[in-house]
Amino acid sequence: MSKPAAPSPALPSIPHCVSSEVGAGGLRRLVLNGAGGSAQLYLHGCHVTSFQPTGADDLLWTSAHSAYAPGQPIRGGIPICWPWFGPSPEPGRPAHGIARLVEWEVQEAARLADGRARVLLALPQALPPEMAAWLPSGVQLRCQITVGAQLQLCLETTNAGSAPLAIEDALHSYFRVSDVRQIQVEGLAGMVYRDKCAAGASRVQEGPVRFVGETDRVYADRSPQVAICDGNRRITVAKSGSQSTVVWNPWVAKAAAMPDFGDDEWPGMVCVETANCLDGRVMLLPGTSHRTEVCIG
Ligand code: TA6
Repeated sequence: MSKPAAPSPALPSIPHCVSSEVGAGGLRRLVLNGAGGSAQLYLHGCHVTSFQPTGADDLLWTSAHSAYAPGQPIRGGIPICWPWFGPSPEPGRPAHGIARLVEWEVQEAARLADGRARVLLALPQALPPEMAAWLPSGVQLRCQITVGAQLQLCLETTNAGSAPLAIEDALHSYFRVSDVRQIQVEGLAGMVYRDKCAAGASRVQEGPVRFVGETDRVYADRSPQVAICDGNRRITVAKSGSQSTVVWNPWVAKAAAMPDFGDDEWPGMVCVETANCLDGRVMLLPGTSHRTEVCIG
């Protein structure tokens, strides 16, 4: 007789603060209720899909056509891209790495003294063999999510191995907007960026970022904060430990080419991503860690 399946680890439940439920696609989801805001977080990919300040609309966007299935990324929310960004240099590997494709483990859950809700998740050490083979030995990844009037994510990579590591990461945040053609992103003026819609040409941002077509730019940006200005709404994206800010909207053709992105959904979203990628990748010496942090609100 085969051994009984190991019981799934008990998921945390802190009354009125952290609870778990079955979400889309039967995937397990945590609901975080902090003082000033609430969020939803799938264990799959450690993927935040919703953040709603009390009395306000959800700040994050998710596609109505998203997959919710093991091995597939959720479209929208805040995908975690790691340990590479974009297409892999190695053939046959998934874009944006493996972190968003596997179920993470909950390590801690707490209600803070100020009423915010906090959870800590870790990428499991036991990965599917083909994915484990893609990771440098001794690398560890954790993510701390804190929910109150603002949403904070802290992504920590640790090099517990014996060789230096080059890592790319991104908190690939999708924001809900009224109409991307009417918004602007402030705080990047004067920054150099790689224009992925122009074969990676290097350009300098003049004034706020406005959207008149497909936009896919990696800014060399260490500034502490940018803002999405949408009518009378202003969403601030503050960061630390990040040398790159990525701004993306697929526009008509790219949206139509993605099966998990509705053809008519592109005006309602913009990505402003907190990253370390391309020329901004992180070198981690043995025994050191790097934290990429974003605070949204
Ligand atoms: O961050 C922008 C980007 O790199 C775009 O080039 C586009 O590929 C987007 O990410 C979405 O990537 P995904 O693999 O989630 O479809």
